[in-house]
Amino acid sequence: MNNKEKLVQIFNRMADALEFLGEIPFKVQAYRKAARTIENLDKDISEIEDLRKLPGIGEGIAKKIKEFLETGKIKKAEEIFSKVPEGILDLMHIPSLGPKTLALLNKEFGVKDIESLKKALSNPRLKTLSGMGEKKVENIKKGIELFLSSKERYLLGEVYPIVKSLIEFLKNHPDTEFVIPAGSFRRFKETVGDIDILVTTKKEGNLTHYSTEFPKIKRVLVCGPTKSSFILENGLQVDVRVIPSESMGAAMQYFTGSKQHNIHLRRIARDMGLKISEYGVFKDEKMIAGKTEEELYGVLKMQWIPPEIREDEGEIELALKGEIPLLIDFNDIKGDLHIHSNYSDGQNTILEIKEKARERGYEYIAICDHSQSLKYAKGLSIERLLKKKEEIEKLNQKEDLPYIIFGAEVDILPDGSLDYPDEILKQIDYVVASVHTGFKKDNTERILKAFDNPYVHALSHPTGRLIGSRESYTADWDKIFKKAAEKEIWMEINAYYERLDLYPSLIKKAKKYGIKFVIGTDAHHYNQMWMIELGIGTARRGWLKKDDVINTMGLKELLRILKRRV
Ligand code: DGT
Ligand code: CA
Ligand code: CA
Ligand code: ZN
Repeated sequence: MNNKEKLVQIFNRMADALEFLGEIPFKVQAYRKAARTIENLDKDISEIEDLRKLPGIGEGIAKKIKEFLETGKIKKAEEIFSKVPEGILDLMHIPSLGPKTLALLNKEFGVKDIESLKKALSNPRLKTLSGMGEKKVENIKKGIELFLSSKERYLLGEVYPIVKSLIEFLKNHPDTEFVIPAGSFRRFKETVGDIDILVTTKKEGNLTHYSTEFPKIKRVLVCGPTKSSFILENGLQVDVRVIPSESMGAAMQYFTGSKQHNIHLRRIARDMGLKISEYGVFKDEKMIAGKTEEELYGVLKMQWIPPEIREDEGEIELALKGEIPLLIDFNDIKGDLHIHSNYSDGQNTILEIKEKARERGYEYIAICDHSQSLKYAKGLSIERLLKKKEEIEKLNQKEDLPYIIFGAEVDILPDGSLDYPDEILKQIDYVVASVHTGFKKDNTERILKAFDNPYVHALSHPTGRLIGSRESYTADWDKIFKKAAEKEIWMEINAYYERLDLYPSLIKKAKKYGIKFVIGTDAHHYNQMWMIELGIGTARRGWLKKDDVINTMGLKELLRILKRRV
């Protein structure tokens, strides 16, 4: 971890600990705010001359940052941590279990780790405590399950930048010929258990050793001539394997999986009298393929299959018939259709976002801020919304790219109505509607009702799930997709790393109804715009083609279709 990441962690932990200790909310919030500010800095913290100029950083916190940069620790933090039982800080990551509840459980039952927490939850005296109703306890139990299961896996978006930088690191060695990640990472699964990296080299010897010099390693497990294994600072395990060139295709195929896909492939090979291993395809003892994946699939009389759809869900049957769809590609996207600016809870000005979007080569971006009732996310009053409209119009007068689409992420209120009146919605170029409350209810009727509004273009993060911390809400997706298709409402594939929503199985279902999709990052900072790749990977997992996705269109066509809807 670098200084910035360490500081973010320390301040967040200080806030948790203070809340646990019963400190006044104002002090708790101060540390959380500081953590958020630091997290979003795009330069090194030590390069900043006057820390106090940053939002949420006052005299006291600036001093602590300096202390940390000079000594590597913060005295005050250690003092606070020493007052909290060990293990409690870890329990604070459990969804539905905040520091206050933990303080109560600690006081009443001596809760200090998972074991004592589980015991306390089945104590009959629990019900007599204020705020510990049946629902709450049920939620904490679910939270524990999610916490335990997500501990073993990592969010794809959380490890994506680290793995990319590891790959760059490996490419920098003069002996490296070719590097590729395999496993669930290459398949763009929303969570990954470990990372499998394959390498071919120009000459034998040094690469595995070099791989263990990657700066973000906590512990090296194995370092042999053809394989290294290590644990990164965040706990993620990485295996690097050096593969002989003539076997690289077979190794890529084997280590990419999925396991189910591989098993099916082997069965087909066996029926043809062939044997596949991670080294190649063999007829009797003779190797007949293995240098490339195309060659391997070829001798099995099928098309090459994109990694994202190797799940044994019908792709092998299609490949045998030569009917694998041409999936949407990573450079097909012409713009990001869901970005928050600092009008609501984003961190950047529209102009800053525009400049970053230009660097990405986008033709357009849609700035979609929250609507008025979403107070905690600084939802825009009508007045602010119209001011934003004016600013965007001014920016667009320059007639350079990217064009800025005046968008809004408008809440679907509990009764299914929208959070701005129609005469306002009418003026917004792109309206993406979303549910931000009532996750425990069945949301079918509410969403169907929202689809009756003629100004809605798309449904954002349709299921509301947060990977590893919040389940999708209940809804009848057949009913929703049927009506969305009728009303020509698009489904968003929200590329924000915790969402990736719609997810592949529902993408496939929606597509059967003839629905179109949009991909948006829901970025709240311009350094999150790379997540569009996660969205495209997810779309590929859902078997989508370029034509299925609205924001593969050029600007003119997009503007025409946005207008046509009203
Ligand atoms: P993960 O790491 O849990 O997110 O998922 P994967 O898919 O990366 O699985 P991993 O790392 O255990 O193994 C990498 C690949 O190796 C896997 O996708 C397919 C292949 N593989 C692993 N075990 C088996 C097996 O028992 N049979 C076959 N045919 N292939 C396997
Ligand atoms: Ca893996
Ligand atoms: Ca593995
Ligand atoms: Zn949202």
